[in-house]
Amino acid sequence: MCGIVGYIGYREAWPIVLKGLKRLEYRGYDSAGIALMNNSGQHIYKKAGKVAVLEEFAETQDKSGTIGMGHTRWATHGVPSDRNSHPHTSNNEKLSIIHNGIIENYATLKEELTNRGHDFKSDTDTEVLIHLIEEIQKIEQIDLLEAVRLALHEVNGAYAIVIMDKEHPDRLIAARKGSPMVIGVGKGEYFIASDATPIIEYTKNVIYLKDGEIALITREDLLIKQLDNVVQTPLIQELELKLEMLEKGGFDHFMLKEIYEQPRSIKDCMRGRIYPEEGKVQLGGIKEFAEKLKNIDRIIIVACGTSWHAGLVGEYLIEEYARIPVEVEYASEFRYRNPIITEKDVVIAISQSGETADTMAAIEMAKERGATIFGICNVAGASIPRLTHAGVYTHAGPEIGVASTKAFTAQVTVLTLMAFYMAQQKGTITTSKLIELLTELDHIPEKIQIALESNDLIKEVAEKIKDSTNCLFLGRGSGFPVALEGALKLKEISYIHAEGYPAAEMKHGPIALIDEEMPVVFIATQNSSYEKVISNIQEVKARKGKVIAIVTQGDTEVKKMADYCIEIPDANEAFLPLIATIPLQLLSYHIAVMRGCNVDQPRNLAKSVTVE
Ligand code: HGA
Repeated sequence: MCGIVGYIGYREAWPIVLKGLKRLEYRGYDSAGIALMNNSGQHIYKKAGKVAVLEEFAETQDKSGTIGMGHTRWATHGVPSDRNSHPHTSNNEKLSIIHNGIIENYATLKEELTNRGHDFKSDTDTEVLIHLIEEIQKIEQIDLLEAVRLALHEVNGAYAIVIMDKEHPDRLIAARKGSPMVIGVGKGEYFIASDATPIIEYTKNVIYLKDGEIALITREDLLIKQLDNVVQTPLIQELELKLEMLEKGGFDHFMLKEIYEQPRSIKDCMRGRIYPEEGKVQLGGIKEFAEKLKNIDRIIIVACGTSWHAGLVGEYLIEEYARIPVEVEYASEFRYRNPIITEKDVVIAISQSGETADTMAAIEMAKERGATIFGICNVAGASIPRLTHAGVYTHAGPEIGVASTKAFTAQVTVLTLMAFYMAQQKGTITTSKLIELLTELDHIPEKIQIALESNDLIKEVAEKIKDSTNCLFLGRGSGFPVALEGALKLKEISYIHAEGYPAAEMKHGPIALIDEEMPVVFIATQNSSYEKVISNIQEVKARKGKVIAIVTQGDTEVKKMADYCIEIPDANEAFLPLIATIPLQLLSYHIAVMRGCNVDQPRNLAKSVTVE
């Protein structure tokens, strides 16, 4: 959450920073601001609203300068407003800061600084940090880098910060702890950003700043130190990201593009990992732990939001095939409990961004208690892949729509591969069964392609239910996490209240809500719980609910009862979530578009949840 961009070099900073902020808007979009330095001094422009509002506001202003920094905000402290937007300045207005994260002890620090005569112009925690830096520099009579270093020892919480100094208009200072930061290395120029997307068109060479590192950046040079003052040798890595991955490619929205990318993203996720003819799965990322997997007692999956739903699919698959007990935990709850974790546990942390604050904290706790930690992430080089012992990337490509689509199915694909891999190591599956399953899995992208062809029909269904105020999603077995994910998608982008439930649980509460106004979406494909789901559909129809059913191609039974049926190709129950999710993503998408909602940037949400 919150996107930050910085530039120092020989080009005009404004267009680079502005474009970078647009790329990072998925991280937060309630306000935006840019600071620039030129011959006439420092200029700060900031506005509540999206980056486009800032762009319009600054149209006639002086935007020259080859050093600058910008911020797109997702407020944690202080309402979204012009004055709470970043950059914030120090008391003497010589220093300015942009910040992603939370300074947890800001209230105490603010009180102390107020007693020392500081005046605050915003309600943010961020402003307190820049005042603290100024105060330390004044008292200790030290240079800015040292003052930043000392100040960061006094704050609790998370940060990725960039600081500009009016008195030294030839340098930027950056630091991070808990929030991501990438530095792009050019010739006579450096770029700073929350992720690589603002950097990619200028350079492929990047340095991922590590937790607890601070950088002094000039046009010609870069010095990186740890907060304990030890100088570091930076590791320059080459980006694999391509520019076209960040464009809409002819689609109206990133979300729609990403839904349609799924046959490709799932193929990419499986590439080089499955060998159907041999009945073999290879996961290079966790290979080192192959032996250990034979003797583990338990798997704990920790995740948040959509990734947690993927985790529930993982539970079903790992227990079914590898016969290892699995618990799926919300990272935010797990980290604050006192869970029992032993050295024989494997914790699988799932996060699209690889930066989810609660998931990171859960990993740290489980690691301290001796568990082996695997990560499932989409963004290469993010914090979680660096915190874990081993892991498997989802290779879905950048996901820009805030509501997750292709990242979810890629996570489910990785969990499917992990389940088969563990089963293979433990000997709980025969080679012939694996040959059968992997052969089918290999063709799942084609089945997803077929599921996408129902788009027009789904649009018609969306038209019929778009004005509902509530919606229920019901499924059994692996159809249950699909129902949860369907409900989450609908509520996050269309603002219709939606709930996902195990179909049988309906009678323990939600059934009371059902009347002729209530659409109920069933995952009613022909698998082991088909008959039971049919009974649940009858129960809804008996109460005049409107039934939308996701059914297997050629189904005749459900068609007799449901108001609308959307067909998907037949598949082994293990692969149902990968296919049944597709029509639900499209349904939410069309409903949201019809309701005039901002599909790619739903209100109050941000993609990468870097605050707890
Ligand atoms: N705490 C700061 C920054 C917010 C942030 O990083 N959100 O993800 C603020 O509220 O402005």
